[in-house]
Amino acid sequence: MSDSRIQNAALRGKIMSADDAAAFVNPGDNVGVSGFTGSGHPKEVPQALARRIEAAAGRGETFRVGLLTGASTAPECDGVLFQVNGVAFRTPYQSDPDCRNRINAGEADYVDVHLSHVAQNAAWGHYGKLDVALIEITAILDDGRLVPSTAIGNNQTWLDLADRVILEVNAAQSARLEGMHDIYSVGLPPHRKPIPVSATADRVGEPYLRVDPKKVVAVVETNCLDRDTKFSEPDENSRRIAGHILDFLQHEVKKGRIPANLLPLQSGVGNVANAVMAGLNDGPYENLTAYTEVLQDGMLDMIRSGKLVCASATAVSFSAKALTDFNANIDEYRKRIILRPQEVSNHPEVIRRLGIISMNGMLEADIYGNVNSTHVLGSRMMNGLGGSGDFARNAYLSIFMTPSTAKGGALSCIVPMVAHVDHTEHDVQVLVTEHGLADLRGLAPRQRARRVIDKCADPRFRPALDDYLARAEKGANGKQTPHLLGEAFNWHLRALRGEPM
Ligand code: 0RQ
Repeated sequence: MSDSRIQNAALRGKIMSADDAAAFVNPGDNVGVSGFTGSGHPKEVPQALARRIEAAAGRGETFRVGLLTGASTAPECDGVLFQVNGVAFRTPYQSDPDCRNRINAGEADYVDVHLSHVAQNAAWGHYGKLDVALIEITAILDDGRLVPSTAIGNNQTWLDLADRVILEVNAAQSARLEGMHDIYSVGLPPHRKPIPVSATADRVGEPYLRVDPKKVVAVVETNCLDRDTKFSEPDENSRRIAGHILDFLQHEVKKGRIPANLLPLQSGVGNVANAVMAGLNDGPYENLTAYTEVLQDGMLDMIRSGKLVCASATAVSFSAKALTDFNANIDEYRKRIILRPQEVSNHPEVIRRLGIISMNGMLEADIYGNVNSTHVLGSRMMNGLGGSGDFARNAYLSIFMTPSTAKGGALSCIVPMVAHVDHTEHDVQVLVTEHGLADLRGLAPRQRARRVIDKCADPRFRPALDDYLARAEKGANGKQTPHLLGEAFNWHLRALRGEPM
């Protein structure tokens, strides 16, 4: 592999083992890694670093790092480092169970931030100095340019900011990814210019990452596939949620508010999102496009069927079956897929310009339309808000979806007041559960509450929500957004005590 994948002679001279490369990371360092929703993350050096951290702990020494990513990574990156309690600081979106447990135990500081803000925050120094960039790529060209892997995320920013760079060249990633990427620098104020993306298919940068070769301290050869992202067959609730969204989009087309091929789609992660994509794939639409952050199995199916003509994202995250198909037909997919830095895939300017249909999951919504995507019962972090806020505020249509209940029906996902707000009522236009879809556009708060309860709440919880609203309308200190502040969180308090909500 060394000759074909690492063509630059100087960087070939830096090839070493993962253990030797991990020795370039010091206690207290901030490490910016590649990786976005289980793809394109470094596979070997984090494991070697975890071994160093464990050995240090065995000697009674403290060895912890700051970990900055694109989004969630995988067990061999976030997982191993959090298992040895080696991460003191983490940003942004994560979904690893060990990482989540450390965060919720107060053992790691976690900064949850809009994905489009991470690169500029890092450049402005809000996370301290970036010591090391640890980036997975697929090849190094003769002139030192880097061929990116299955996720772009914040890679160019980490390469620019870090003092030391470690490259993992992964032979398991297709060499034919070359040309799929579009690296464009947004820059920093006051030097920013309009981003020249006016259609999802527009390429505005170059297909390679760049690094100052003097900063590269190690090149590690790896051979490991991305995480196999598991998707189950959509359950009944997911199919119903998807059905409501598809009916609504059809209605919007009939009204002439969106074109027959819809507007560019953004779809969150998970099974509901995939069910919506499956529904669109079976539906009457042609020439669909996507301007999203992560491309999963559902969208790949739509590209294969010809329904989706172009998809722009920052990462691909597939099941094993979809990855096999992606790699086997990559020359065709390269004509349809563009991978960009997350600062561009999630940029408010482009999202507003294109007019996106944004669809994301949530934990709970309140009767007025505020959405909690992140905190279980107010205090426990689930994953993070990821890019949902980048899209929700700036999309043409911002849709949030969830089953109406959680934990086997014990918890209502429609509550009087959310216990944490990620998306305010001003950024939420449509709420959907398996029971129905509440189109909240143009409605005043009390009208919104009526519609959310009638359309989205589980029938078992409707009487209690009706009762709350009626008493709030009488007893609150104003009629604009009536709340009974003394009892707005009673539902969560009962759930915390293990009582029925
Ligand atoms: O927990 O597995 O322990 O039972 O939350 O719930 O129904 O499986 O939903 O997988 O679609 O995830 C919001 C987390 C939904 C996701 C969230 C419990 C429930 C279960 C998961 P268990 P489901 P999903 C693109 C955009 C934020 C980021 C985002 C998310 C677990 O969509 O992380 O949108 N979104 N990014 O039991 C207590 C409630 C609950 C609840 C569900 N009301 N109270 N627990 N659960 N509702 C991607 C990126 O940005 C990278």
